[in-house]
Amino acid sequence: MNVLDTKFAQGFVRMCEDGWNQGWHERNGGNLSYRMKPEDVEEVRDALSTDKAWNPIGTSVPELAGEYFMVTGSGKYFRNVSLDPADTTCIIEVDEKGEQYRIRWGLVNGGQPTSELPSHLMNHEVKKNVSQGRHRVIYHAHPANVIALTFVLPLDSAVFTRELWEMVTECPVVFPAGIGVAGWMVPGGRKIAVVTSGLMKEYDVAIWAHHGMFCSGEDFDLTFGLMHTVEKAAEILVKVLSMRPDKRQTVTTDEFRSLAADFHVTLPEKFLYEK
Ligand code: 2HA
Ligand code: ZN
Repeated sequence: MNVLDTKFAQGFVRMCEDGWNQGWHERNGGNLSYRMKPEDVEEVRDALSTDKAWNPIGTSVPELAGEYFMVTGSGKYFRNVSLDPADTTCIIEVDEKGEQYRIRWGLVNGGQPTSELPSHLMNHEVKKNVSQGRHRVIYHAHPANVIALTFVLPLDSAVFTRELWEMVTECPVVFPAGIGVAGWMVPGGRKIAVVTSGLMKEYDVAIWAHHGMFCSGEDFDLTFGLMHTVEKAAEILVKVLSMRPDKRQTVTTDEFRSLAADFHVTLPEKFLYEK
């Protein structure tokens, strides 16, 4: 089957278009990866080529040995993905040691997978483990309000989690485990991938100070929805902080506990600290 006729590829392309429409992907900003199901691979097997060379991933992901991923290309613009997915995205295969990849489809005019491939694959490895294989999507974007907050809030997971939970009542239900925050680091390599995947053991969201956000989820809807929810909460917090430095009233810790009980979610007490 033609890759672009599959449901997974169409979902991937739609998510890139949606992210572009949200304004989260200036120029070549952001990247997306999807860990393909065995049936996805079977569906497109005839369209996969074997003539491309193996390349180092730049880190080691042994738990992803033999897995296939659809990923955006390095330097490619989300704005262009829906116009020409075969030019802007690719399918890669990870070797049996989890140290190399090769392109099996796409990037028809040349290029490589995303510059953040180490972070994507290390996040996938962690999430595959902690979710018993359910998580398949890793998404990196540059949403303006979350980035703005990294200049004014302490770079502390507990503070970001609590402040964003307070902004929209759905937030603790959508990301009950909270949000991990990493200080500024050089993007694109193994070092930032190690830090981010460490946060992903506990959280589905990781913020890179002065840069952007990573989200992990089971499918395109959940992962896009998670990014969207966090950024919406950040937008409200930016508006609140722009009106006055404090809040006149907010959701209390006991109200969060009642919400957790009624919605059957566990909210870690470390985020319900007294201010
Ligand atoms: O340019 O977002 O972090 C792609 C990126 C790098
Ligand atoms: Zn980025």
